[in-house]
Amino acid sequence: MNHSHLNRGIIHIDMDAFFASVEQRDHPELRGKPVLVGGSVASRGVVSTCSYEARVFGIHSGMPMARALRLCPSGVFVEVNFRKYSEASRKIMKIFHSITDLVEPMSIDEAFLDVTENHLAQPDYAAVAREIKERIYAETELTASAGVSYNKFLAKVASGWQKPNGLTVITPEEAESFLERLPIEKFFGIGKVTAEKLHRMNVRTGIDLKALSPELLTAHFGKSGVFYHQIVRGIDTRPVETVWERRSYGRETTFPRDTGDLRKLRVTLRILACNVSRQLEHSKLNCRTVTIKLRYDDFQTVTRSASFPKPLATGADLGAAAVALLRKTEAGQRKVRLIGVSVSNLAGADVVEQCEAQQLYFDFIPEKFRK
Ligand code: TTP
Ligand code: MG
Repeated sequence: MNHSHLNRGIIHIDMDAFFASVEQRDHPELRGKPVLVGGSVASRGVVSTCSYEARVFGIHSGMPMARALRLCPSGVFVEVNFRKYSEASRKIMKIFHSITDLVEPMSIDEAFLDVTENHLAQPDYAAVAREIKERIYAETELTASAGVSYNKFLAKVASGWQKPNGLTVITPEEAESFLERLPIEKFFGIGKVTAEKLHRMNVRTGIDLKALSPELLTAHFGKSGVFYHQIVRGIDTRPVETVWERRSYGRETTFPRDTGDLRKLRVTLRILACNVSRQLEHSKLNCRTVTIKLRYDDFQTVTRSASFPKPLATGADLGAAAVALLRKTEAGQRKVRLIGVSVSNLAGADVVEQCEAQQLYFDFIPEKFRK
């Protein structure tokens, strides 16, 4: 068996009761109290999050505020203040980037880090996680929970294991028995509906899930069945992907009529390239790789790309590079239905701009509050 999937150091960090903790930090009189952050009862708002003191009342994110206050009459309602949360978020994202370049933000208060190689040159991944927690506290006076393991799935489960202010390490040796005892609903990636379906199949913990064949799992859950079969064995080879690996900047267009006219293809590519270039400029980015995509009239789709040692500076450069790639296709001989340009190998933005472009960072933040 190939054990190379056991060699990575993956950390998942998730801030504790994030919005509520920021409020408790800034209003000391709220510390130790059940705090409900969200929209007001008058505006029929819901709970964004609540402090751990409020969770014992059964309150959770998404619950109508009116209901939450009925469940917990001593709860203190605080209206959301996104500016403060995004400021704290920027700080933690910067800290992650001070540790490793491989950071995958998952939401405003959460990220995966691949620390196999890290800027601390620290081979003890638990020590790296401790250092991150300390830096977060020093910088923001907030606590985070960390999960440390050799893949994303286990790191994510681990970070939620001892919240708040937790640090949980799952080593390759521990993973098997940990997973066997893990309740199905705690498997990250197994949603509520699937968990209920598995319960009906008498699957309660990892050990029950492990007994099911990949064929049976596929029959019931399609492609996800294969994933379940793997994760219950501690196998998850998904890489930690930076924002740019996940986000593609591109433009494409479908012609009203399929075309074999090379001049028209070139002009179209140049226009698309200018659009992409403007998009990059707007985000203060540059790229080193350009890719073109062609769909022929029979729907066969091909891509061709080229990378350059220096960033492509202007829309014209990008257009020229794209047009040059046309020679590597059958444009001119075959009719083309769709053409597109995209760029990758992006650089230049700071982490916050990257996250903003990804739109992920501000999942919960209305437009008017951003920046
Ligand atoms: P979470 O990390 O899911 O929750 P949390 O940080 O408040 O608590 P935990 O200790 O369990 O991690 O979400 C981060 C923030 O995102 C949260 O503080 C508020 C916001 N949020 C919403 O606004 N609505 C939602 O439905 C959820 C889940 C989160
Ligand atoms: Mg959190």
